[in-house]
Amino acid sequence: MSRNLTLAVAQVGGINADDSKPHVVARLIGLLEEAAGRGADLVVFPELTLTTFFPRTWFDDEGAIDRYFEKSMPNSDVQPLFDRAQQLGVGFYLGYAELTGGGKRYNTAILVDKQGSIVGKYRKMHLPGHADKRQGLPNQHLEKKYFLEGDLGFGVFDFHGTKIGMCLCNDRRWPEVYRALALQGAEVVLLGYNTPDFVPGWQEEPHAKMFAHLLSIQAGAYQNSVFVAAAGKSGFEDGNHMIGGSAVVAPSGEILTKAAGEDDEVLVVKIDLDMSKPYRESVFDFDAHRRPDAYGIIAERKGRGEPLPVNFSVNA
Ligand code: CDV
Repeated sequence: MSRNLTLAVAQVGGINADDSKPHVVARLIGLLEEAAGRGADLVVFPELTLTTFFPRTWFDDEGAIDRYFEKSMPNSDVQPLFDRAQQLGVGFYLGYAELTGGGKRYNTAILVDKQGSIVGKYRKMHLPGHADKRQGLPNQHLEKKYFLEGDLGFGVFDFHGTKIGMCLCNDRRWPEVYRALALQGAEVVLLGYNTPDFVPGWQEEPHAKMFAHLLSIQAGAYQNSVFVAAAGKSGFEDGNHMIGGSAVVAPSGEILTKAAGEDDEVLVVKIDLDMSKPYRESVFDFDAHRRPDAYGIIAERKGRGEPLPVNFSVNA
C-alpha cells in the first residue's frame, strides 16, 4: 500500500517593511485555506515569512531590527495562523526571525503538526553575506550581522508518520545538508528561501540564479532519494527583486510542480513517499555503496601533513 502525503508550497510575493504582521498573517491564512481546500496535509511557507527580508538593510540603531523578530512562537500576531491550521487539520513549516529570552537572534524555521503543536525546529546554519556595512551598493546582505549560526544541527522530525528534515535558503546549495538529513532517514526536506537578484560580491545573471536554485534542489533530491519542497518569498519587496521558482522535486530529481509567477501562489502535489524506495534500495543504498572511509583519506592525510598512500598517483 502506498504512503501518500499531500504537500503544498505557498510562495509569498513581496512583503514590504510597512506591512503589519496581522496583515501578513491574514495573507498566509488565505494561502493556507487554499492549500487545505485542495487537500494539503502540510503547507511550506518561506524563510522570514512574516517580514520583509530586512537583512538587506543596515540599521544604525540596533534596536530598529527588534520589530522584525519574534520573542515567542506562537505569539499574539501569529496565533491566528496556528488556530486556523488546527481547525483545518493541516500542518505547516514557517520561517521567521527568532529572538530568544537570552537575547540570541536566529534565522529559524518550525514544523507544526495538524494539532497545532510545534514538533520540529531548525536554526539556519549556513548564513550568507557579511557583517560589515558595504558602501555605495543598492542593498546589503547582513545575515552574518543580524543572526547567530544555528545551534540545533540538522534534525529529522516525525510529521504524522513522515520523516521531515528542514533547512533554510542558502543551506540548499550545500550537498552536506541533504546528506546529513537523508542519513537520518529524512523522506521530505522542507526549505524556505529569499534569493535577491543583488547580493554584494556575488553577481550572477538572473537566469543563472534560477538555474542554480533549481539545480541545487534537484541534485539534493536525487542524490539523497528525498522529496524537496521549496517555498520562496519572491517578486518585489521594498523595491528589491527576488527570484520565484518555488517547487516540489521528487527523488528522481524531477520537478513535480513549479510556481508560474512571482506573486502569492499555492502549489499542491500528492506525493507517494515510497517513490524513494527504488533509489534507496539500489543506486543510493547508503549502507551498501557509500564509502565514508574513502572520502576523506587523501584530504585528511594532506591536511595532517602525512605521506599519501604509497601507490597514490593522480593518474592511477
Ligand atoms: N537568504 C539567503 O540565504 N539567500 C542566499 C543568497 C542569495 C545570499 C541564497 O543562497 O539564496
